[in-house]
Amino acid sequence: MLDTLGTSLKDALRKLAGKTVIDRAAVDELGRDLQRALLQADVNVKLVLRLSQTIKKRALEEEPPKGMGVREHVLRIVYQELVNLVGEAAPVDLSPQVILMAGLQGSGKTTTTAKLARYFQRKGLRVGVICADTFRPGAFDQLQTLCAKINVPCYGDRHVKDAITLVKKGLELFTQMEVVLIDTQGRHALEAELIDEIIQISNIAQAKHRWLVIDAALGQQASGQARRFHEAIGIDGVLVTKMDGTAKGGGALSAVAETKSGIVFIGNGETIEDLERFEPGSYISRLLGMGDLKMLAERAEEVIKPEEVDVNAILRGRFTLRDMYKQLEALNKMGPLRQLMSMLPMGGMEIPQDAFDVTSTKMARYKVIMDSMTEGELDDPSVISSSRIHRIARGAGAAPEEVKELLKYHRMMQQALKGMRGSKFNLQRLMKRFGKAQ
Ligand SMILES: Nc1nc2c(ncn2[C@@H]2O[C@H](COP(=O)(O)OP(=O)(O)O)[C@@H](O)[C@H]2O)c(=O)[nH]1
Ligand SMILES: [Mg+2]
Repeated sequence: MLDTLGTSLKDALRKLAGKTVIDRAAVDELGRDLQRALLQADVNVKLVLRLSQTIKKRALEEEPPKGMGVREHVLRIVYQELVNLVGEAAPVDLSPQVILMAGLQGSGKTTTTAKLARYFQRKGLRVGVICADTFRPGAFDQLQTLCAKINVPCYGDRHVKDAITLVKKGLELFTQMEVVLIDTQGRHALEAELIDEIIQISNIAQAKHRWLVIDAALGQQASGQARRFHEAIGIDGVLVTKMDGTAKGGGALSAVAETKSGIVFIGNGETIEDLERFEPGSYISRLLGMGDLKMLAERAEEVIKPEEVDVNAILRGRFTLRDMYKQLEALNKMGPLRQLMSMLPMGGMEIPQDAFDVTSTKMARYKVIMDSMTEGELDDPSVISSSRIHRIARGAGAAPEEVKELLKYHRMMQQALKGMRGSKFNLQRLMKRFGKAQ
């Protein structure tokens, strides 16, 4: 569905492949491609401009993390900013609640109401549905038919023309229900009357959530619609329907921005089961195409794999030079994490600032130096006397100062790790925290 956007973005990023230095021209071009892609996908012009400016600024100002190519660096920025734009998923909880559905006619409110009934039913909750659409002929029948399929009670009355009365009665009827969903009428345009009605329903129902249903095919109008509904009842979640269609989906982002609320669910088909919880990562994956993200993920894997140090073993006196080397290597590879790590309170451990300055060239030197040490020295560097330092230096074709520096790092790390009694310096966990912090 979002192929158009994905493909254009990929084209834009492809142009950066193979570049070693970010230059203004390349970033400008990316900015233009990005704008075009997002506009094609019906994303609001203002949002597009803001996004592309931020991306351009960051791409030019931020240093690519060590070992990361220009294209990856920019991809990462684009990804982060798109995540920012799309936002976190709006929360859904399973406590007793009334949910009011808003949106224009044809957006998919009734279908989505039934899908939600199914969702909460699956979670083991008692669900009741109220049809407050007194405008569209057959609205009650449609909802009732859908609800009957899943054995969810549906309240409505073809003969009552006042939606407010229906809601009042429905709520009385469903006091024993844990989740009550109210499907409202939409009509074809935003009329004052419709807005008045939904405000009244919202007041009576004291709904915990007021969710806006938006058709993925909606373009620029999404923003205006979202604003009107938001002003009226305070929208706190957006549901994007028909994501299985050919729609570009950018309009939903406008609604998200307008209401400052996240997307809750995605509707991706006509059956009652075609509802998925919104997940920013996978939404953006679809936006960018999976390949690139997979690459980033693999890269992260590579960084986080083997470097776990058993702190208890260290406290028993085993923090070998090999362990230290692994740690330096990990810090070195981490690039983007470095600054963040220096800010995180890691169970009292402070990573020596110097350790961040160990370049890969230096790492290679250390490797050579370590190669001319004995097994015993690698296991327990405290046995390394000054005569041994000279022997090792000669063997490695290095200056004795370099060997001393290596030993200094070892001591610093050992000290730092001692502050973490009983815990594990686990890079994987750290990466997860980094993921959250992003
Ligand atoms: N393909 C597809 N069709 C949908 C989806 N959600 C709703 N529809 C269809 O959109 C049309 C309008 O839906 P409806 O629930 O009646 O919209 P309402 O007027 O807002 O209540 C119906 O034909 C639905 O089957 C979806 O996620 N995917
Ligand atoms: Mg309807």
